[in-house]
Amino acid sequence: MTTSTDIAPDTKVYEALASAFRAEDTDVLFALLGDGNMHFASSLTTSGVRGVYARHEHCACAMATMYANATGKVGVASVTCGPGLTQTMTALATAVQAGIPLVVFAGESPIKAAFYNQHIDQAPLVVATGAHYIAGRSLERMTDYVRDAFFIARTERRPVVLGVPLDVQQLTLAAQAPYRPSTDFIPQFSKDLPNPVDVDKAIDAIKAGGKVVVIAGKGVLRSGAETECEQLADACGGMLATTLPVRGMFDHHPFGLGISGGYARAAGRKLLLEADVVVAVGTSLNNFTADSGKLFKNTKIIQVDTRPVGLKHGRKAADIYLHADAKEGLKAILNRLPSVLPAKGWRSEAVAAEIADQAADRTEFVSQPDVVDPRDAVAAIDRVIPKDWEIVNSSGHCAYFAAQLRGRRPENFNVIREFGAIGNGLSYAIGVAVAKPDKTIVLLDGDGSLMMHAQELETVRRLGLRLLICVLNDGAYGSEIHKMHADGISDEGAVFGRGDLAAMARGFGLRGAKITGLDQFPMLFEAFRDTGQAELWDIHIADNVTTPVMRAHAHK
Ligand SMILES: Cc1ncc(C[n+]2csc(CCOP(=O)(O)OP(=O)(O)O)c2C)c(N)n1
Ligand SMILES: [Mg+2]
Repeated sequence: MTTSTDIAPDTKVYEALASAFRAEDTDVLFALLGDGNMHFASSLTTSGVRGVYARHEHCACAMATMYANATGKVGVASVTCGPGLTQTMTALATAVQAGIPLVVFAGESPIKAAFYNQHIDQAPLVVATGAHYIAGRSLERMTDYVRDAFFIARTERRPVVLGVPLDVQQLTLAAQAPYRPSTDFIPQFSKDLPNPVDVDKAIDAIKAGGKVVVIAGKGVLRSGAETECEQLADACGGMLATTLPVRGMFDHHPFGLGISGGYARAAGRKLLLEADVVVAVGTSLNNFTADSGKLFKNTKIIQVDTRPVGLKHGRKAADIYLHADAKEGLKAILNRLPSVLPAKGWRSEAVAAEIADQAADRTEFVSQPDVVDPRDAVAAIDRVIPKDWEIVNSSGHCAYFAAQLRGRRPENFNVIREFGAIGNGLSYAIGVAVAKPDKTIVLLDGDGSLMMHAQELETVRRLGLRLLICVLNDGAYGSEIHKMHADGISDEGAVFGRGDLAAMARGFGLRGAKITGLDQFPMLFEAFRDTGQAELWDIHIADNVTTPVMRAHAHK
């Protein structure tokens, strides 16, 4: 369907730009204002787009990033030129690594000024992050720049920054052709069907191998192929696993192993290491899922994906490629899979019992006073928080513990951690809350990560969000101290003490509680549910409980 929007003659450039953004289906603008973007932002929000104002430009972009991830739309943010833009570098690189479509309107210093204190050459900075930069200088092409920005964001799934000099924004446009949004130009394809020759190769490999694991990624969710994944695993007597972003997809299945990769549960990891054949569906099978090559060393890998790339993160992704939509690829395999396979797989009651063990890692550590084991803290959170609430997971050492929540659908688990930056938890939680206004959000974050952008607690209060912030507080940069200890160097610079984060939250107008024992969770949960106001739980966790990923580092 072709849609077009009229832009009246004698419109100011900033108004025409805002009008084009609206025509691109922008419904929320995440912004921090300055000379370079205030007219644009004001024009956009007075015409009905919701403005969400952050306290740091990085956070505005990070909110838009998670908003895009949670809605499937293009995230839209705006920052001023110069210092506004330089603040966004980490957010842009993060969105690039995670393949998130984002359009950032940045403004640029005035083109006619002989001197402007905030001038900086913006394009090289943006391009260095892997994002695309559009310098909007021609009046004739002004709204085309918006279309191009959204087109690139949508088709290449990456951030695009549009910079328009602030004096140019004040010029008046002559009559314009009606605006046609980027979606009018994006070709619509039918689903990719697999080539039968490749299907035969996949079937031969499945027939020859004994122990099969079907690993599902985001493509399975997009194409609705969960049932087919289970059917294939059932037919082979095999196991099911997922990538981190769709964790929880097979938690109901007796042979669902959980996450494949560094975040695997102990029982899952043991079985993943035994696999003869992996059918990786709707996933690029990247470095995280293969645990940096520690998994699947001698495993035959069949990849079913719409964009198989072959070499992923420096490693051969698979041996056999089915270039296909996840559901179509699996249906083709299932249709031609012999009903009786020569090998029966490796399902048994004993294996099912091992998988059902609720503990991801049973390693013992010396107990410490007045703190809780982070594994027990996450289990306690899992018991009290309803399964359909939105979970937001952050980065840092504690992210492993938070990923071990069970029985929660991947649609309710919000995680972006490809770039590994800390400091995004609050912004991501706000992005989800804006995307899903009827839901209650639970953020699990580290103390170091929270402190990096604690100013956004003010945004949480101002927006009146239903947000529970669970801080796994070890009083340190846990990721760093454990590695520093393992490497035999001083941990100076990575230990801060636990502080009083509950009081800090109260200072921002939120509710706050300190947790030092597991018995506190049920009562605190009831109070949170009943008040519905944003609250921070400062959970004092033991600082000596390490994750399997961290212990693997120690053995390097
Ligand atoms: C922006 C950024 N700066 C520094 C780092 C290095 N780093 C990785 S994890 C981490 C510590 C995070 O501390 P916290 O949020 O308390 O989580 P913990 O590791 O203690 O569980 C740091 C500093 C990073 N990943 N990203
Ligand atoms: Mg910490």
